Amino acid sequence: AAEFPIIISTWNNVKANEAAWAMVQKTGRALDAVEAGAWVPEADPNEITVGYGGLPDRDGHVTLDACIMDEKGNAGSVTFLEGIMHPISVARAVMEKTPHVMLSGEGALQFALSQGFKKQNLLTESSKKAWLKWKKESKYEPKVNIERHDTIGLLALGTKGEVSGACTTSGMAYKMHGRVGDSPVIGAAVFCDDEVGGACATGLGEFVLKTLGSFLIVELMRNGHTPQQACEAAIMRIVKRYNYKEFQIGYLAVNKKGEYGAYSIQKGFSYTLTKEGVTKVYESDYYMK
Ligand code: SD4
Repeated sequence: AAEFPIIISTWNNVKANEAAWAMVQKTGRALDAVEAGAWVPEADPNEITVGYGGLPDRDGHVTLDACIMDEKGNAGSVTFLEGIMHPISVARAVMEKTPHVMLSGEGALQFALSQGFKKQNLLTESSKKAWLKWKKESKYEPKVNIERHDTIGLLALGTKGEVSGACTTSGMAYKMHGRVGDSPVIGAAVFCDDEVGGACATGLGEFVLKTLGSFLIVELMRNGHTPQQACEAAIMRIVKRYNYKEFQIGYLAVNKKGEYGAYSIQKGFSYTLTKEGVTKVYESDYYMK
């Protein structure tokens, strides 16, 4: 028998999953659940890779990427957005209230303000301090897992078994000003198709972009892969072509039966799963053993 509702998210995001679960109990909708889950790290000043408290780019700007996709194939996204606490909700508004999929930078901010979102300073004292310290050497070295990677990607099946996904991040710490990663790109960080299931990604976004990982995973599941096999195949695409030892990518996938999978390049990728109201964190299997 199919198992849903179900919530799965990247890294250790227990509170986010609990919020997503509470929401799916309330409205039944996977879309509401993934949005509610994303709000948790977005508003948390101690989460240094998402929203408020996120580490800035090399010029000291906290710039946000987010996307959301529902079971009907609707999608919305914001990139390079500054000063808004909940970019995932701006992405949802782009999806629901505009004829577009993606709004960027100043235009995304103007749209958010027109929708009643408030502009805030998202750079906390401690993230500013970390940036000023980094600036002394100014070396951009994304490190495997140690940045307390908690860009959140979430997948959910709602009470009708419908699939939705979301992703939100402040991107790689000390990136170039204007850099946009995989997180707001539909097909890269998130993809859902209600005939098949969904997938989401975290890690060094350039390699998710170059291989369009989430789209690939959903297509592999469509062609008969289990969620686990599909995540492994998507990691193998990266491993075959790139210098994978230098970085981390983690994928999650769920199919319409509520079966799920997780796989990463390196040790250290965890994910959070909620089924029947119980939330647990697991270590993902990985390639580099
Ligand atoms: C990015 N994929 O901006 C994001 C970073 C990330 O955990 O996932 N961090 O490339």
